[in-house]
Amino acid sequence: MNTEHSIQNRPKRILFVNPAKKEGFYTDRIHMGLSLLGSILSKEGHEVKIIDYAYLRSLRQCPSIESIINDFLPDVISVTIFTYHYTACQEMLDRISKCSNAPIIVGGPHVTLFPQDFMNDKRISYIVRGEAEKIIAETVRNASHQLVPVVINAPAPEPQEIPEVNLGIAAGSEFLKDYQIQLSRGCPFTCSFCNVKSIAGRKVRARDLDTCIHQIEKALAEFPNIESVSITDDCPTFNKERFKQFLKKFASKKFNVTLTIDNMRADLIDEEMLDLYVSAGGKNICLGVESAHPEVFKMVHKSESLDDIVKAARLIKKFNLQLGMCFVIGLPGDTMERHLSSIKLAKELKPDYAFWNMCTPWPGTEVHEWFKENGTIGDLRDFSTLIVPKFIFQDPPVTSAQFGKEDRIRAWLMANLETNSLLFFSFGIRNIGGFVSEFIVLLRLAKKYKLIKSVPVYMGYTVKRFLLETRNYLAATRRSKSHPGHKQI
Ligand code: B12
Ligand code: SF4
Repeated sequence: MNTEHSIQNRPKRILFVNPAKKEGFYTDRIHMGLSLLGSILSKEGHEVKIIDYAYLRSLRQCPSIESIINDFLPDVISVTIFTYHYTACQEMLDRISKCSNAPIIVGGPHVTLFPQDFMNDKRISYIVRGEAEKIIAETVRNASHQLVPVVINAPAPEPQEIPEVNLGIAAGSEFLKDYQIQLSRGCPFTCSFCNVKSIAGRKVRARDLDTCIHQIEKALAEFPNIESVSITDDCPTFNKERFKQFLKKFASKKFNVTLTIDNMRADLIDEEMLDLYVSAGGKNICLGVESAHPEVFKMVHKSESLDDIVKAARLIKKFNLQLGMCFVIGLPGDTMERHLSSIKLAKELKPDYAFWNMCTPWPGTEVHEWFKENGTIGDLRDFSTLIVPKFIFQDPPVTSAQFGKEDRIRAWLMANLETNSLLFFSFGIRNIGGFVSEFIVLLRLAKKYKLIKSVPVYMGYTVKRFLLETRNYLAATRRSKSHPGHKQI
């Protein structure tokens, strides 16, 4: 064995980082991609640490990256990049490159969609596009400083090549309450606004269900604070019978956790499935509606009908499940007037929570092409409607002659005020001060956008949510007193 070869094969210390926007962005889940890639590297004998600031923020424990690097002394640093965290990611890369000489690898959805952002970046040695399971071990093994970043187009793994996550290597994992798993990757549909085909592909890669159940079982045994299991597939019900099989297997294990599914298509739900979902501990279902205006809806090419959505929403309510509804404001063909149809539908179907996203023209989507021809496209970097900005608006990333910037902002504000929006959810007993100051900002904005009449509707939802959050908070406090292992934030 020559020296170079043996140096390459020595175990290394690998640090994975998920930067997070400064405020408002947190999640109670540990980044799945990093815990998968970390798992592969741990099995290869490397020492791996994950610092997921989006997760750590939820624990209110955010050690500085400098202190982490000084303690861990990584040989390789891998950073995941999201478009909505773009500036925070750039700042993080600056701080990392100032305090460490380790080669830096970047990957994640933003890198897959916008690799050009890093092509001339002297801080970066490797740019990895796509799912990195098949190339991470070799990339880390050979990692060295590069004058110009090397671009690696990672081939997507087959389902059996997707490993089990290793959550133990993530800081704060002992407090983990939500376990995510993908039963499949990819989605065969072609909704006009969706970039999943560029990220996970149109071909569905279905994982072995028994393997998934076994992984869930192991994780629940290892992390006793887990209270919910989230299925984060792009299209979990692409094969209804298979999904029902999963629910049966999950229910038979009597895990004593709740089951959550981030997104479901209305046309792929039926009574038997909901019955099984409830027996498996399912509590909520969020439907993608996008727009309730027939013309706008037609242009989304969802391959389902508005009628499917109405029927599915009623069925979800019939099973006493929480109903979520996800809308996109300002899609091709949309106008302020047409947007009112979406608000009307949300009021009719009374979801327990609604998401109102601004139309975002991801490269490679039909929406992007439409706005190139029929409107204007702004910068997507740092843009996010849902969690930040609360009442501080970023410019909508697209406009058209029929639906201009100010109208889009008004539409967003109106929808969030008049429906049971999740945007304003973090009140509860812990945050009364925050609520009062936000309310003052809200009143000013409502006045500016001539929406004062919508404020009482919003107050109705807020009082309900306040009571619900306070009740949950008190219940959690009681639980944590009887189980001191739980972290109380
Ligand atoms: C589950 C999920 C969530 C969950 C949990 C997110 C989390 N922290 O884990 C929740 C519901 C909280 C969520 C919220 C949001 N999400 Co989300 N979410 C997803 C979803 C559906 C699955 C994520 C996942 O686990 N993928 C599977 C794993 C394996 O992929 P991965 O983590 O990206 O990692 C792989 C590769 O990207 C790559 N890789 C990743 N990082 C790195 C780093 C290196 C160094 C290397 C080499 C490789 C590499 O290799 C990994 C293994 O294959 C994706 C869609 C998708 N298909 O990915 C959207 C997605 C990630 N979300 C997205 C968005 C926009 C959001 C929100 C901003 C929505 C909003 N408007 O608020 C919020 C922000 C959340 C926050 N607080 O930070 C976008 C991101 C787009 C972008 N360009 O950045 C996606 C891609 C959806 C989409 N189609 O646009 N999300
Ligand atoms: S069904 Fe969902 S994941 Fe599939 S293309 Fe449509 S929006 Fe994207």
